[in-house]
Amino acid sequence: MALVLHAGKTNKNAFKALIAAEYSGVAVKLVDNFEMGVSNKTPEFLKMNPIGKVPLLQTPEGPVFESNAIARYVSRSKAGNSLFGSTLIDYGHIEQWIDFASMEIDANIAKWFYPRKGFGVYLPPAEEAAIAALKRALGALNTHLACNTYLVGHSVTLADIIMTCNLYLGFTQIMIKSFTSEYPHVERYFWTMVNQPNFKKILGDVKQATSVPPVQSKKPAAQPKETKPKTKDEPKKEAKKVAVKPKVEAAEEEEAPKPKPKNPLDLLPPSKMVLDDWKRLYSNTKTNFREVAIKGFWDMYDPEGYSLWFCDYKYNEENTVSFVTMNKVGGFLQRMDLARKYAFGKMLVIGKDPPFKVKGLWLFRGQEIPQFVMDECYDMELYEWKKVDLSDEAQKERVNQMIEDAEPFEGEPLLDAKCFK
Ligand SMILES: N[C@@H](CCC(=O)N[C@@H](CS)C(=O)NCC(=O)O)C(=O)O
Repeated sequence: MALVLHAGKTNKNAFKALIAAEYSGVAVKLVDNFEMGVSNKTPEFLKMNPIGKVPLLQTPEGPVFESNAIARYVSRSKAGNSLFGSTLIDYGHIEQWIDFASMEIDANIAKWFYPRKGFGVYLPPAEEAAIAALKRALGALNTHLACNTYLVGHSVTLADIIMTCNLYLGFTQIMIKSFTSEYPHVERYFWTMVNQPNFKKILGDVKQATSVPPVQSKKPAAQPKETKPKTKDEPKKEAKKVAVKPKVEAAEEEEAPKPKPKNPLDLLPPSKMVLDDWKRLYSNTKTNFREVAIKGFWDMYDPEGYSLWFCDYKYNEENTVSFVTMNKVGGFLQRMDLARKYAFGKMLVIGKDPPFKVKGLWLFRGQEIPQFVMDECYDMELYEWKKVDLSDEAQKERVNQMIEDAEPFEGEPLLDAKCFK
């Protein structure tokens, strides 16, 4: 019989148990018709969890509350589960990261996000302190992830599930790209995790917030009254509070009203190369690839209007799991969507055994890698970029081999080849 989880359908704390259930093969179902503030305040519910909060798990042996405890319970209900690691030290590290995810990441995201939404008093200095503490935690996490694919060991553990669900709130609600781009390893980790099938099944397609939510003036009804008595000049202070804009919000507001400038690449002198013609030729060539597509490419290529670039992933030693590596490249290509009018790319995942190497070839409009791509797509800085020297026949031949997925490539088989067109 399935364990019953009481929570709403979008509760990220409930996602922890639901994702753990997917990994463990444990049946957990969300209770039907849950209504926040109603279902969790009934006498029956309060008997199971006296604080009246969700999530709450009903088990044959009684209820369990607190989302981390519930996720642990679900994971442990299947013996031999790898979500807790296989050694005592792994277990210690998993618990360490669960606490870190809760106390350093989740708590600070919550202190930043909820007051803006009207849940709690909004005070700019408190917000600044929360953002500073969150940045410190993300910095530490980023350092750890610079040379680790997962938080502990070489596969997903409960620590990754809890960390990702906590980051999920931040990424989807308040941590916009310009904020997270300071932490490229955290970004890579987060997008890799949310694209794992067991995460995706619960989280669906995850989209990053594009703006920091504005401060809502509404005061929470259930907010306990300040103990301090009101003084005469308090209204003035309140007005001042709202007037002092935290840096992040101010930056957002400045950006919003500006008309969208034309992409500088559209202002370049016209090129004889029509990118769509090349993409069509590439897609339609099924046989004699060298003679038709590659020859056609060089016939069309305009070295003044376009440039070619090799890229080489900087952290190949992290590519220890084939599907994670392929997903990582897939995510990169999705994020390059913004450059579809101006780029063509080939990405190869190379090698028979891990660690796999990731290398690619990109064609960009203009003589440099477009600045907006560097700014918007965090994957770019995870690669070394080298402009192709067309006077070097060996480099030109490497371009050909990358376009046609030549195998073996540099002496090794290809695990995967993806095209951006
Ligand atoms: N530490 C708890 C937090 C639970 C919590 O704050 N739940 C919120 C929804 S995410 C709630 O039930 N709020 C209702 C209330 O405060 O009455 C956990 O991780 O389960």
